[in-house]
Amino acid sequence: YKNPHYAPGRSTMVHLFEWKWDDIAAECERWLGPRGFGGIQISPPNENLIIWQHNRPWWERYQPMSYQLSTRSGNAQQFANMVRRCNNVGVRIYVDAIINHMTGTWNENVGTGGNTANFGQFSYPAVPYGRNDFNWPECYIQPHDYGCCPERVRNCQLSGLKDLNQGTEHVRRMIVDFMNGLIDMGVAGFRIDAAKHMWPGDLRVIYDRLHNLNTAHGFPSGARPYIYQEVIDLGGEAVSRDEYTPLAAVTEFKFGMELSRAFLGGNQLRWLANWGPQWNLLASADSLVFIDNHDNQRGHGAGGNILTYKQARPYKAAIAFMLAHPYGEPQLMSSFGFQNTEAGPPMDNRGDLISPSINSDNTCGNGWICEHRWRQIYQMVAFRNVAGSTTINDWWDNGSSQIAFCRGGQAFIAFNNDSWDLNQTLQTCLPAGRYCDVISGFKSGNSCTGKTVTVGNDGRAHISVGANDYDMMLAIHRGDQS
Ligand code: LM2
Ligand code: CA
Repeated sequence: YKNPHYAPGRSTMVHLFEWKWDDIAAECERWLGPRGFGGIQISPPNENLIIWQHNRPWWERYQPMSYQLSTRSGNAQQFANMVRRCNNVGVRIYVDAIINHMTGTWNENVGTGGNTANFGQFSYPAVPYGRNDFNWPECYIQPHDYGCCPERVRNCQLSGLKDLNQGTEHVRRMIVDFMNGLIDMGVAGFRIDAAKHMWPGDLRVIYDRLHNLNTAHGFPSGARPYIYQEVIDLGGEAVSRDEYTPLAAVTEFKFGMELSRAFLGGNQLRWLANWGPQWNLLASADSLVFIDNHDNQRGHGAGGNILTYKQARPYKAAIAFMLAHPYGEPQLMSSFGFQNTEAGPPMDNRGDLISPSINSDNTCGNGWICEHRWRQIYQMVAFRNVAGSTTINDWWDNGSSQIAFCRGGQAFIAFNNDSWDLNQTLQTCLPAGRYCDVISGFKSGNSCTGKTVTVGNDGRAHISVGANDYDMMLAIHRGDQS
Protein backbone atom coordinates (compact mmCIF):
# COMPACT_ATOMS: atom_id res chain seq x y z
CA TYR A 1 0.00 0.00 0.00
CA LYS A 2 3.04 2.27 -0.08
CA ASN A 3 3.55 2.52 -3.82
CA PRO A 4 1.69 5.35 -5.58
CA HIS A 5 1.92 3.54 -8.91
CA TYR A 6 2.74 6.67 -10.82
CA ALA A 7 3.27 6.27 -14.55
CA PRO A 8 6.98 5.89 -15.47
CA GLY A 9 9.08 9.04 -15.15
CA ARG A 10 6.53 10.86 -13.04
CA SER A 11 6.38 11.97 -9.41
CA THR A 12 4.49 14.48 -7.29
CA MET A 13 0.82 14.61 -6.44
CA VAL A 14 -1.24 17.80 -6.34
CA HIS A 15 -4.32 18.31 -4.17
CA LEU A 16 -6.87 20.02 -6.42
CA PHE A 17 -8.93 21.15 -3.46
CA GLU A 18 -12.65 21.52 -4.30
CA TRP A 19 -12.18 21.27 -8.05
CA LYS A 20 -14.97 19.94 -10.26
CA TRP A 21 -14.40 16.61 -12.00
CA ASP A 22 -14.86 18.09 -15.48
CA ASP A 23 -12.25 20.75 -14.74
CA ILE A 24 -9.82 18.15 -13.39
CA ALA A 25 -10.20 16.07 -16.53
CA ALA A 26 -9.37 19.12 -18.62
CA GLU A 27 -6.48 20.02 -16.33
CA CYS A 28 -5.01 16.53 -16.75
CA GLU A 29 -5.03 16.87 -20.52
CA ARG A 30 -3.91 20.48 -20.88
CA TRP A 31 -1.49 20.79 -17.97
CA LEU A 32 -0.79 17.96 -15.54
CA GLY A 33 -0.14 15.28 -18.14
CA PRO A 34 2.17 17.35 -20.34
CA ARG A 35 4.02 18.81 -17.33
CA GLY A 36 4.87 15.45 -15.80
CA PHE A 37 2.69 15.46 -12.70
CA GLY A 38 2.14 12.04 -11.16
CA GLY A 39 -1.30 12.31 -9.61
CA ILE A 40 -4.08 14.28 -8.01
CA GLN A 41 -5.74 14.11 -4.62
CA ILE A 42 -9.36 15.01 -5.18
CA SER A 43 -11.90 16.30 -2.67
CA PRO A 44 -14.26 13.71 -1.18
CA PRO A 45 -16.40 12.37 -4.06
CA ASN A 46 -19.27 11.02 -1.95
CA GLU A 47 -22.46 12.85 -1.03
CA ASN A 48 -22.16 15.38 1.80
CA LEU A 49 -24.52 17.45 3.89
CA ILE A 50 -25.40 20.84 2.39
CA ILE A 51 -24.71 23.50 5.05
CA TRP A 52 -26.24 26.83 4.04
CA GLN A 53 -26.08 28.06 7.63
CA HIS A 54 -22.37 28.59 7.06
CA ASN A 55 -22.78 29.62 3.42
CA ARG A 56 -21.54 26.30 2.04
CA PRO A 57 -18.19 26.13 3.88
CA TRP A 58 -15.39 23.98 2.46
CA TRP A 59 -15.75 21.68 5.48
CA GLU A 60 -19.25 20.49 4.57
CA ARG A 61 -17.51 17.90 2.39
CA TYR A 62 -16.16 16.28 5.55
CA GLN A 63 -19.74 15.44 6.62
CA PRO A 64 -20.81 12.38 4.58
CA MET A 65 -24.49 11.66 3.93
CA SER A 66 -23.95 8.58 1.75
CA TYR A 67 -21.40 6.91 -0.52
CA GLN A 68 -23.18 7.99 -3.69
CA LEU A 69 -20.88 9.89 -6.01
CA SER A 70 -22.78 13.14 -6.06
CA THR A 71 -21.21 16.38 -4.84
CA ARG A 72 -20.62 19.92 -5.99
CA SER A 73 -17.64 18.49 -7.90
CA GLY A 74 -19.87 16.35 -10.07
CA ASN A 75 -21.77 13.10 -10.43
CA ALA A 76 -20.73 9.47 -10.95
CA GLN A 77 -20.55 9.73 -14.71
CA GLN A 78 -18.38 12.85 -14.54
CA PHE A 79 -16.21 11.11 -11.96
CA ALA A 80 -15.69 8.06 -14.17
CA ASN A 81 -14.93 10.27 -17.14
CA MET A 82 -12.34 12.23 -15.14
CA VAL A 83 -10.54 9.10 -13.97
CA ARG A 84 -10.39 7.69 -17.49
CA ARG A 85 -9.18 10.90 -19.09
CA CYS A 86 -6.53 11.48 -16.42
CA ASN A 87 -5.25 7.90 -16.53
CA ASN A 88 -5.08 8.18 -20.32
CA VAL A 89 -2.53 10.97 -20.01
CA GLY A 90 -0.59 9.24 -17.22
CA VAL A 91 -2.04 11.13 -14.24
CA ARG A 92 -3.39 9.09 -11.31
CA ILE A 93 -6.36 9.91 -9.07
CA TYR A 94 -6.30 9.52 -5.25
CA VAL A 95 -9.55 9.81 -3.32
CA ASP A 96 -9.97 11.56 0.03
CA ALA A 97 -11.94 8.84 1.84
CA ILE A 98 -14.06 9.93 4.81
CA ILE A 99 -14.75 6.65 6.56
CA ASN A 100 -14.40 7.53 10.24
CA HIS A 101 -17.73 9.29 10.57
CA MET A 102 -20.87 10.66 8.97
CA THR A 103 -22.32 14.13 9.67
CA GLY A 104 -22.79 16.11 12.83
CA THR A 105 -26.25 17.12 14.00
CA TRP A 106 -27.74 20.03 12.10
CA ASN A 107 -31.16 21.44 11.40
CA GLU A 108 -30.53 21.14 7.66
CA ASN A 109 -30.60 17.53 6.51
CA VAL A 110 -30.39 17.37 2.73
CA GLY A 111 -27.29 16.04 0.98
CA THR A 112 -25.66 17.02 -2.30
CA GLY A 113 -27.27 13.95 -3.88
CA GLY A 114 -30.73 14.82 -2.58
CA ASN A 115 -30.75 12.18 0.17
CA THR A 116 -31.83 12.97 3.70
CA ALA A 117 -30.88 11.63 7.12
CA ASN A 118 -32.40 11.57 10.58
CA PHE A 119 -29.57 12.66 12.83
CA GLY A 120 -31.42 11.97 16.10
CA GLN A 121 -31.94 8.36 14.99
CA PHE A 122 -28.42 8.02 13.53
CA SER A 123 -30.22 7.05 10.36
CA TYR A 124 -28.63 7.44 6.91
CA PRO A 125 -30.97 5.46 4.69
CA ALA A 126 -28.99 6.08 1.50
CA VAL A 127 -26.07 3.95 2.77
CA PRO A 128 -27.91 2.48 4.78
CA TYR A 129 -26.61 3.07 8.31
CA GLY A 130 -28.57 3.01 11.56
CA ARG A 131 -27.89 3.33 15.26
CA ASN A 132 -26.10 -0.04 15.54
CA ASP A 133 -23.45 1.05 13.08
CA PHE A 134 -22.13 3.81 15.33
CA ASN A 135 -20.08 3.80 18.47
CA TRP A 136 -22.40 3.94 21.44
CA PRO A 137 -23.03 5.52 23.88
CA GLU A 138 -22.16 8.86 22.31
CA CYS A 139 -19.12 10.67 23.63
CA TYR A 140 -17.11 13.63 22.36
CA ILE A 141 -13.35 13.76 22.01
CA GLN A 142 -11.95 16.35 24.42
CA PRO A 143 -8.50 17.95 23.99
CA HIS A 144 -7.31 16.08 27.08
CA ASP A 145 -8.14 12.69 25.48
CA TYR A 146 -5.27 12.98 23.01
CA GLY A 147 -2.78 12.72 25.87
CA CYS A 148 -4.30 9.84 27.75
CA CYS A 149 -6.94 7.84 26.07
CA PRO A 150 -6.64 6.06 22.73
CA GLU A 151 -10.04 4.40 23.13
CA ARG A 152 -11.70 7.80 23.41
CA VAL A 153 -9.74 9.12 20.43
CA ARG A 154 -10.97 6.12 18.40
CA ASN A 155 -14.50 5.62 19.71
CA CYS A 156 -15.77 9.08 20.56
CA GLN A 157 -16.91 11.74 18.12
CA LEU A 158 -14.43 14.02 16.37
CA SER A 159 -16.00 17.51 16.40
CA GLY A 160 -19.39 15.97 17.05
CA LEU A 161 -19.32 13.93 13.85
CA LYS A 162 -21.25 10.67 14.27
CA ASP A 163 -18.61 8.04 14.78
CA LEU A 164 -18.88 4.83 12.76
CA ASN A 165 -17.92 1.54 14.38
CA GLN A 166 -15.52 -0.02 11.87
CA GLY A 167 -15.50 -3.14 14.04
CA THR A 168 -18.91 -4.17 12.72
CA GLU A 169 -19.29 -6.27 9.62
CA HIS A 170 -21.95 -4.05 8.05
CA VAL A 171 -19.84 -0.90 8.36
CA ARG A 172 -16.80 -2.69 6.97
CA ARG A 173 -18.82 -3.92 4.04
CA MET A 174 -20.27 -0.51 3.21
CA ILE A 175 -16.83 1.12 3.34
CA VAL A 176 -15.14 -1.63 1.33
CA ASP A 177 -17.87 -1.55 -1.32
CA PHE A 178 -17.49 2.21 -1.63
CA MET A 179 -13.72 2.01 -2.00
CA ASN A 180 -13.79 -0.99 -4.34
CA GLY A 181 -16.25 0.80 -6.60
CA LEU A 182 -13.72 3.60 -6.92
CA ILE A 183 -10.82 1.23 -7.55
CA ASP A 184 -12.81 -0.51 -10.28
CA MET A 185 -13.39 2.91 -11.87
CA GLY A 186 -9.61 3.33 -12.07
CA VAL A 187 -8.49 5.31 -9.02
CA ALA A 188 -4.97 4.57 -7.76
CA GLY A 189 -5.43 5.02 -4.03
CA PHE A 190 -6.79 6.87 -1.03
CA ARG A 191 -6.12 9.45 1.62
CA ILE A 192 -7.64 7.99 4.78
CA ASP A 193 -9.19 10.95 6.56
CA ALA A 194 -8.95 10.94 10.36
CA ALA A 195 -7.05 7.63 10.47
CA LYS A 196 -5.91 8.44 14.00
CA HIS A 197 -9.55 8.10 15.01
CA MET A 198 -9.89 4.52 13.77
CA TRP A 199 -8.36 1.30 15.12
CA PRO A 200 -5.40 0.07 13.09
CA GLY A 201 -6.79 -3.46 13.33
CA ASP A 202 -10.06 -2.40 11.71
CA LEU A 203 -8.24 -0.48 8.99
CA ARG A 204 -6.15 -3.51 8.17
CA VAL A 205 -9.26 -5.60 7.61
CA ILE A 206 -10.65 -2.93 5.30
CA TYR A 207 -7.43 -2.49 3.31
CA ASP A 208 -6.98 -6.22 2.86
CA ARG A 209 -10.43 -6.51 1.31
CA LEU A 210 -9.71 -3.91 -1.36
CA HIS A 211 -9.42 -4.95 -4.97
CA ASN A 212 -6.22 -4.74 -6.95
CA LEU A 213 -5.92 -1.67 -9.16
CA ASN A 214 -7.71 -1.89 -12.48
CA THR A 215 -5.36 -3.18 -15.19
CA ALA A 216 -7.67 -1.73 -17.88
CA HIS A 217 -6.48 1.69 -16.61
CA GLY A 218 -2.82 0.89 -17.11
CA PHE A 219 -1.89 -0.47 -13.68
CA PRO A 220 0.34 -3.53 -13.45
CA SER A 221 -1.44 -6.70 -12.46
CA GLY A 222 -1.56 -7.38 -8.75
CA ALA A 223 -1.01 -3.70 -7.86
CA ARG A 224 -2.41 -2.65 -4.50
CA PRO A 225 -3.90 0.81 -3.97
CA TYR A 226 -1.63 3.52 -2.57
CA ILE A 227 -2.90 4.38 0.89
CA TYR A 228 -1.74 7.35 2.94
CA GLN A 229 -3.32 7.69 6.33
CA GLU A 230 -3.93 11.08 7.83
CA VAL A 231 -2.38 10.89 11.28
CA ILE A 232 -1.33 14.18 12.83
CA ASP A 233 1.51 13.23 15.14
CA LEU A 234 3.69 16.07 16.32
CA GLY A 235 4.77 13.97 19.30
CA GLY A 236 3.50 13.51 22.82
CA GLU A 237 0.12 11.90 22.14
CA ALA A 238 -1.35 8.58 23.19
CA VAL A 239 -1.81 7.59 19.55
CA SER A 240 1.34 7.53 17.44
CA ARG A 241 2.06 7.44 13.71
CA ASP A 242 4.05 4.25 14.33
CA GLU A 243 0.83 2.31 14.90
CA TYR A 244 -0.10 3.05 11.28
CA THR A 245 3.13 2.63 9.32
CA PRO A 246 2.92 -1.18 9.45
CA LEU A 247 -0.32 -0.82 7.46
CA ALA A 248 0.39 1.81 4.82
CA ALA A 249 1.94 5.24 4.34
CA VAL A 250 1.27 8.11 6.76
CA THR A 251 1.06 11.89 6.37
CA GLU A 252 4.17 13.47 7.94
CA PHE A 253 3.02 16.76 9.47
CA LYS A 254 6.43 17.55 10.97
CA PHE A 255 7.79 17.94 7.47
CA GLY A 256 5.91 21.13 6.58
CA MET A 257 6.23 22.47 10.08
CA GLU A 258 10.04 22.26 10.12
CA LEU A 259 10.51 23.49 6.56
CA SER A 260 8.14 26.39 7.19
CA ARG A 261 10.17 27.31 10.23
CA ALA A 262 13.44 27.11 8.31
CA PHE A 263 12.33 29.09 5.26
CA LEU A 264 10.74 31.72 7.48
CA GLY A 265 14.22 32.24 8.92
CA GLY A 266 13.62 30.48 12.24
CA ASN A 267 16.32 27.92 11.54
CA GLN A 268 19.45 28.07 9.41
CA LEU A 269 19.21 26.13 6.18
CA ARG A 270 22.57 24.45 6.80
CA TRP A 271 20.85 22.21 9.34
CA LEU A 272 18.90 20.64 6.49
CA ALA A 273 22.06 18.72 5.53
CA ASN A 274 20.64 15.67 7.32
CA TRP A 275 16.97 16.26 6.48
CA GLY A 276 14.98 13.05 6.91
CA PRO A 277 14.66 10.49 9.69
CA GLN A 278 17.43 12.23 11.66
CA TRP A 279 14.92 15.03 12.15
CA ASN A 280 12.59 12.47 13.67
CA LEU A 281 10.63 12.21 10.45
CA LEU A 282 9.15 8.89 9.37
CA ALA A 283 11.13 6.53 7.16
CA SER A 284 11.08 7.96 3.65
CA ALA A 285 9.09 5.08 2.14
CA ASP A 286 6.36 5.52 4.78
CA SER A 287 5.98 9.23 4.34
CA LEU A 288 3.55 11.42 2.38
CA VAL A 289 4.90 14.95 2.65
CA PHE A 290 3.69 18.48 1.97
CA ILE A 291 4.28 22.02 3.14
CA ASP A 292 0.63 22.96 3.75
CA ASN A 293 -2.61 21.03 3.43
CA HIS A 294 -6.25 22.12 3.25
CA ASP A 295 -6.51 22.15 7.04
CA ASN A 296 -3.35 23.77 8.28
CA GLN A 297 -3.25 26.40 5.53
CA ARG A 298 -6.28 27.89 7.31
CA GLY A 299 -5.37 27.10 10.91
CA HIS A 300 -7.43 23.89 11.18
CA GLY A 301 -5.87 20.57 12.13
CA ALA A 302 -2.56 21.17 13.89
CA GLY A 303 0.77 22.79 13.38
CA GLY A 304 0.60 26.56 13.41
CA ASN A 305 2.72 28.96 11.37
CA ILE A 306 2.65 26.92 8.20
CA LEU A 307 3.76 28.56 4.96
CA THR A 308 1.06 28.97 2.32
CA TYR A 309 0.55 30.80 -0.97
CA LYS A 310 0.01 33.92 1.13
CA GLN A 311 3.75 34.14 1.87
CA ALA A 312 4.79 33.33 -1.64
CA ARG A 313 8.56 33.86 -1.54
CA PRO A 314 9.45 31.54 1.35
CA TYR A 315 6.61 29.22 0.34
CA LYS A 316 8.04 28.64 -3.14
CA ALA A 317 11.46 28.01 -1.59
CA ALA A 318 10.09 25.44 0.86
CA ILE A 319 8.25 23.73 -2.01
CA ALA A 320 11.43 23.78 -4.11
CA PHE A 321 13.35 22.14 -1.27
CA MET A 322 10.65 19.50 -0.89
CA LEU A 323 10.71 18.70 -4.60
CA ALA A 324 14.50 18.81 -4.93
CA HIS A 325 15.05 16.52 -1.95
CA PRO A 326 14.58 12.76 -2.39
CA TYR A 327 12.85 12.29 1.00
CA GLY A 328 9.20 11.19 1.00
CA GLU A 329 6.35 11.19 -1.51
CA PRO A 330 5.59 14.87 -2.09
CA GLN A 331 2.18 16.46 -2.40
CA LEU A 332 1.45 20.01 -3.56
CA MET A 333 -1.48 22.06 -2.38
CA SER A 334 -3.58 23.86 -5.00
CA SER A 335 -5.85 26.34 -3.26
CA PHE A 336 -8.68 28.73 -3.79
CA GLY A 337 -8.09 32.18 -2.31
CA PHE A 338 -9.59 32.85 1.11
CA GLN A 339 -9.65 35.44 3.85
CA ASN A 340 -12.16 33.77 6.14
CA THR A 341 -11.11 30.31 7.32
CA GLU A 342 -14.62 28.89 6.82
CA ALA A 343 -15.15 30.25 3.34
CA GLY A 344 -15.90 27.72 0.65
CA PRO A 345 -14.57 27.73 -2.89
CA PRO A 346 -15.71 30.25 -5.54
CA MET A 347 -19.43 29.67 -6.11
CA ASP A 348 -22.47 31.38 -7.56
CA ASN A 349 -25.55 32.27 -5.54
CA ARG A 350 -27.10 28.86 -6.17
CA GLY A 351 -24.07 27.30 -4.49
CA ASP A 352 -22.63 25.85 -7.70
CA LEU A 353 -18.86 25.93 -8.00
CA ILE A 354 -17.27 28.40 -10.40
CA SER A 355 -14.52 26.91 -12.56
CA PRO A 356 -11.02 28.36 -12.56
CA SER A 357 -10.22 30.45 -15.61
CA ILE A 358 -6.80 30.09 -17.23
CA ASN A 359 -4.78 33.24 -17.97
CA SER A 360 -2.36 33.63 -20.86
CA ASP A 361 0.62 33.33 -18.47
CA ASN A 362 -0.73 29.91 -17.36
CA THR A 363 -1.96 31.15 -13.97
CA CYS A 364 -5.58 30.85 -12.81
CA GLY A 365 -8.36 33.37 -12.23
CA ASN A 366 -11.90 33.39 -10.78
CA GLY A 367 -10.56 33.13 -7.25
CA TRP A 368 -8.37 30.07 -7.76
CA ILE A 369 -4.69 30.23 -6.76
CA CYS A 370 -3.44 27.18 -8.68
CA GLU A 371 -0.03 26.99 -7.02
CA HIS A 372 0.65 24.03 -9.32
CA ARG A 373 0.71 26.50 -12.22
CA TRP A 374 3.31 28.79 -10.68
CA ARG A 375 6.48 28.54 -12.77
CA GLN A 376 8.76 28.05 -9.77
CA ILE A 377 6.60 25.14 -8.65
CA TYR A 378 5.73 23.25 -11.85
CA GLN A 379 9.27 23.48 -13.12
CA MET A 380 10.44 21.85 -9.88
CA VAL A 381 8.06 18.97 -10.59
CA ALA A 382 9.99 18.46 -13.83
CA PHE A 383 13.26 18.79 -11.87
CA ARG A 384 12.16 15.97 -9.58
CA ASN A 385 11.30 13.75 -12.53
CA VAL A 386 14.73 14.34 -14.04
CA ALA A 387 16.45 13.72 -10.69
CA GLY A 388 14.61 10.40 -10.49
CA SER A 389 15.93 7.96 -7.93
CA THR A 390 19.32 9.65 -7.47
CA THR A 391 20.46 10.58 -3.98
CA ILE A 392 21.99 13.80 -2.72
CA ASN A 393 25.66 14.51 -3.29
CA ASP A 394 28.00 17.48 -3.08
CA TRP A 395 26.13 19.24 -0.31
CA TRP A 396 27.52 22.73 0.18
CA ASP A 397 26.64 25.38 2.72
CA ASN A 398 28.14 28.64 3.93
CA GLY A 399 27.67 27.82 7.61
CA SER A 400 24.45 29.77 7.61
CA SER A 401 21.44 29.79 5.24
CA GLN A 402 23.06 29.44 1.85
CA ILE A 403 22.98 25.82 0.70
CA ALA A 404 23.34 23.85 -2.52
CA PHE A 405 23.29 20.22 -3.55
CA CYS A 406 23.31 17.89 -6.54
CA ARG A 407 21.05 14.99 -7.45
CA GLY A 408 23.42 12.54 -9.03
CA GLY A 409 24.59 13.95 -12.35
CA GLN A 410 21.05 15.06 -13.14
CA ALA A 411 20.16 18.21 -11.31
CA PHE A 412 21.48 20.96 -9.03
CA ILE A 413 19.84 23.51 -6.74
CA ALA A 414 21.02 26.39 -4.55
CA PHE A 415 19.12 28.42 -1.92
CA ASN A 416 19.93 31.73 -0.30
CA ASN A 417 17.94 32.59 2.81
CA ASP A 418 20.64 34.86 4.22
CA SER A 419 20.45 38.65 4.06
CA TRP A 420 23.54 38.84 1.85
CA ASP A 421 24.14 37.67 -1.71
CA LEU A 422 25.23 34.20 -2.67
CA ASN A 423 28.05 34.49 -5.21
CA GLN A 424 30.09 31.32 -5.42
CA THR A 425 31.63 28.89 -7.82
CA LEU A 426 30.05 25.59 -6.89
CA GLN A 427 30.14 21.96 -8.00
CA THR A 428 26.92 21.28 -9.96
CA CYS A 429 27.72 17.67 -10.94
CA LEU A 430 26.29 18.36 -14.40
CA PRO A 431 27.97 17.83 -17.75
CA ALA A 432 29.56 20.93 -19.24
CA GLY A 433 27.10 23.20 -21.02
CA ARG A 434 24.68 26.04 -20.68
CA TYR A 435 21.59 25.54 -18.52
CA CYS A 436 18.48 27.62 -17.90
CA ASP A 437 17.59 28.33 -14.30
CA VAL A 438 14.07 26.93 -14.01
CA ILE A 439 13.21 29.29 -11.13
CA SER A 440 13.86 32.72 -12.69
CA GLY A 441 12.62 31.74 -16.13
CA PHE A 442 12.40 28.95 -18.63
CA LYS A 443 14.09 27.73 -21.73
CA SER A 444 12.83 29.47 -24.85
CA GLY A 445 14.30 28.23 -28.12
CA ASN A 446 18.05 28.32 -27.64
CA SER A 447 18.09 30.77 -24.78
CA CYS A 448 16.76 31.33 -21.28
CA THR A 449 14.19 33.90 -20.22
CA GLY A 450 15.81 33.95 -16.76
CA LYS A 451 19.32 33.30 -15.49
CA THR A 452 21.72 31.20 -17.57
CA VAL A 453 24.27 28.99 -15.81
CA THR A 454 27.41 27.88 -17.62
CA VAL A 455 28.88 24.64 -16.32
CA GLY A 456 32.53 23.97 -17.06
CA ASN A 457 34.30 20.71 -17.85
CA ASP A 458 34.95 20.22 -14.15
CA GLY A 459 31.21 20.43 -13.40
CA ARG A 460 31.65 23.73 -11.62
CA ALA A 461 29.67 26.88 -12.34
CA HIS A 462 29.31 30.38 -11.00
CA ILE A 463 26.09 30.55 -9.01
CA SER A 464 24.48 33.80 -8.05
CA VAL A 465 21.35 34.23 -5.91
CA GLY A 466 21.05 37.78 -4.63
CA ALA A 467 19.51 38.44 -1.25
CA ASN A 468 16.96 40.64 -2.99
CA ASP A 469 16.30 38.42 -5.99
CA TYR A 470 12.64 37.71 -6.71
CA ASP A 471 13.12 34.11 -5.55
CA MET A 472 15.62 32.68 -3.08
CA MET A 473 16.74 29.72 -5.17
CA LEU A 474 18.28 28.69 -8.47
CA ALA A 475 17.76 25.27 -10.05
CA ILE A 476 19.16 23.63 -13.16
CA HIS A 477 18.81 20.13 -14.56
CA ARG A 478 19.63 18.05 -17.60
CA GLY A 479 16.16 18.46 -19.06
CA ASP A 480 16.65 22.19 -19.57
CA GLN A 481 20.00 22.59 -21.24
CA SER A 482 20.00 25.57 -23.59
C1 LM2 B 1 -10.00 15.67 8.93
N1 LM2 B 1 -8.97 14.95 9.10
O1 LM2 B 1 -8.85 14.10 10.08
C2 LM2 B 1 -10.10 16.65 7.83
O2 LM2 B 1 -8.84 16.84 7.22
C3 LM2 B 1 -10.68 17.90 8.37
O3 LM2 B 1 -10.75 18.89 7.37
C4 LM2 B 1 -12.08 17.60 8.95
O4 LM2 B 1 -12.57 18.71 9.69
C5 LM2 B 1 -12.05 16.46 9.94
N2 LM2 B 1 -10.97 15.54 9.81
C6 LM2 B 1 -13.32 15.66 9.82
O5 LM2 B 1 -13.35 14.97 8.60
C7 LM2 B 1 -13.28 19.68 8.96
C8 LM2 B 1 -13.20 21.01 9.70
C9 LM2 B 1 -14.09 20.99 10.95
C10 LM2 B 1 -15.50 20.62 10.55
C11 LM2 B 1 -15.41 19.20 9.96
C12 LM2 B 1 -16.76 18.65 9.55
O6 LM2 B 1 -11.84 21.26 10.08
O7 LM2 B 1 -14.11 22.34 11.49
O8 LM2 B 1 -16.35 20.64 11.68
O9 LM2 B 1 -14.61 19.25 8.77
O10 LM2 B 1 -17.37 19.48 8.62
C13 LM2 B 1 -17.59 21.33 11.50
C14 LM2 B 1 -17.69 22.55 12.44
C15 LM2 B 1 -17.72 22.08 13.88
C16 LM2 B 1 -18.86 21.09 14.11
C17 LM2 B 1 -18.71 19.95 13.10
C18 LM2 B 1 -19.83 18.93 13.22
O11 LM2 B 1 -16.56 23.40 12.21
O12 LM2 B 1 -17.90 23.22 14.73
O13 LM2 B 1 -18.76 20.56 15.43
O14 LM2 B 1 -18.69 20.47 11.77
O15 LM2 B 1 -21.02 19.39 12.69
C19 LM2 B 1 -19.90 20.73 16.29
CA1 CA C 1 -13.70 6.79 15.29
